[in-house]
Amino acid sequence: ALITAPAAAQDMKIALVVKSLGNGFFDAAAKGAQEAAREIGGIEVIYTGPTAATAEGQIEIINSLIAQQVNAIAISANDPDALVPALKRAMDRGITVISWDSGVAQEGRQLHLNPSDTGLIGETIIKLAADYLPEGGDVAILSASSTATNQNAWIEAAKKVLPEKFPKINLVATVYGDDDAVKSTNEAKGLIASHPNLKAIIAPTTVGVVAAAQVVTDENLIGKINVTGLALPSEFKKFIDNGASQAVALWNPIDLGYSAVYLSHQLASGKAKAEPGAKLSIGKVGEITLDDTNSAAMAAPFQFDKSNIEEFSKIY
Ligand code: RAM
Repeated sequence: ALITAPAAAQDMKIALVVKSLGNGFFDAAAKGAQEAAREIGGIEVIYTGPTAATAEGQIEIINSLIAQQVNAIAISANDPDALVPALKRAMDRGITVISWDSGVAQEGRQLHLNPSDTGLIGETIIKLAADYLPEGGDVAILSASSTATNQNAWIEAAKKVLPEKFPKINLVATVYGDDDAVKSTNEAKGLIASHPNLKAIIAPTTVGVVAAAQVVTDENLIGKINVTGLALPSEFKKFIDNGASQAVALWNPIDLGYSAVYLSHQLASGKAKAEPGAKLSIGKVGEITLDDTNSAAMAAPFQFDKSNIEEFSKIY
């Protein structure tokens, strides 16, 4: 008969550091992180982040993780540069450092894992608005924090494709809700007040997109302003249902968290090395290939609308 081995000592501590706590997207990623830890065994996941999405808050956390002598830090960064000195200190002490979701400058991490190709996400967020604006019109972006690496890269990519691919779409403003519900709500109200011809709000943040859709609902603007962007189906289904939004997109945040822990473990255990061209396993999710900046991207985003949001809302 098989004898179940006693629970192994947790011999590796991997910290999953997020932009801020209380964000459903990161809670879903933490679920995936736990899945990877269970599958690999012998891993303790420390899920942590500041209460507000700031670099200062993350630096404090990094310093405390160094003091706790964790084996790896996998971070979604609130700023590409501000965290570099603290993360360099961590690496000097032998701690594996990767960024995922929102990146850190190359000298501050061993690799960066993008959820999807940056150019593709940039184009997707504009297309989501353009698809429902055949005549074109004014749109505005409600982002996360002004220093968020990921949103800034997506917005830059979006602006690049605008003039050629979407000539009738007129981007009138970009504002920042800091992934804070109250600030995002106020910024959405401000956009609507100052741009009377606004036809769409594009929020490439799961926090901002909910706030904007709630404002459009509360101000009786359903059918006049379409809210779109990147949304977690479980949080956003009601706004597809009520018509505040026609469609949104996202990738699987559970797989993203799983992959961040899987890669951290591979590097921290010496099973893999981060170098340009390296093919690294991400377990059941597949494989990534690092480019010359030691970055890699996962799959294309999925689109959610009336036809499929119900199904996905049960998963994440
Ligand atoms: C928010 C965060 C996160 C981003 C998603 C789409 O939850 O800003 O970094 O990837 O939105």
